[in-house]
Amino acid sequence: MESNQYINDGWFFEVNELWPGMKLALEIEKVLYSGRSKFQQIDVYQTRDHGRMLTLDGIIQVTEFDEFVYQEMLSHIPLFAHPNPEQILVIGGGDGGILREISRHDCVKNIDICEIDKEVVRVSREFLPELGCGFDDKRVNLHIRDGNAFVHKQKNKYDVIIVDSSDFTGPGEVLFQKPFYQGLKAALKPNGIIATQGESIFLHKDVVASLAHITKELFVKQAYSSIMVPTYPGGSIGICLGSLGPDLKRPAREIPDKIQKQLRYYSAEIHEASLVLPYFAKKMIDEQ
Ligand code: SPM
Repeated sequence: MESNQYINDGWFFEVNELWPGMKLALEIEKVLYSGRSKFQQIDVYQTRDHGRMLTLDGIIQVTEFDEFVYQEMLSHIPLFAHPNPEQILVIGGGDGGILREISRHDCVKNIDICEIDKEVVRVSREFLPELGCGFDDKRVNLHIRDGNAFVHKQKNKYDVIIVDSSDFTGPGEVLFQKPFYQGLKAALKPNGIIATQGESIFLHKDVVASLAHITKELFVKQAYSSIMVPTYPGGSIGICLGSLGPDLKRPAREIPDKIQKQLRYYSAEIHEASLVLPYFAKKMIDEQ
């Protein structure tokens, strides 16, 4: 087997200063792709037990084993909370998995996606076709640009904005800061909803608290969803939600059978349940 800096004795180790004292390891059969883009190191692996895996700078973005959890929840919570989402923007999300989920909604008329790294799109379409297929929908318009700059040029345009970012250092850092959220708010139509990658209630308390503070200040309604993703550090990740009108707590529309049958994690019940947080996390967010 080919090797790289993240592999030792046939195992990939995810080591990062953002979660000190902890490393997740997956057994690898083969390195399928390894390359450096203008922005980051991109690798795709064939794992032994968890399907293919995409990493950016050595951090797991998706595995075929559990990617559906994050993609479904980050997409369908805001899309079903909105009564009629037609105009959608995705920031990041270059692997295409979020687009795949949005495409299930017939009411959606247009999906703009702004991804900074065209290599992530190319590599995903080639090596992760079950995610990359998201780009095949005719409603999708791909913009290879800096997401922060793109957002600040959009006004009163979108019903739902989804931010599928990497973590809060490197290229993604600015996407966790207040000016970006002010841009998201201005880009929304009056009843719009945002959903952003919200890190982990266990590992990133300061980041979660800060996102809660920002969204409470800027939006009419705010919520935080916590979900289980075994191949993210600590096994969990969150979704930060802000709304200029619609209730976030439950779906505003019935979930069509046609969509529900295609899903594995999202349902009306898990939408509501994921917003009920462990006491320490609820308290931390309530205090903001
Ligand atoms: N479309 C999937 C892209 C994944 N984007 C989020 C990746 C986050 C990776 N780090 C997780 C750390 C959790 N605290």
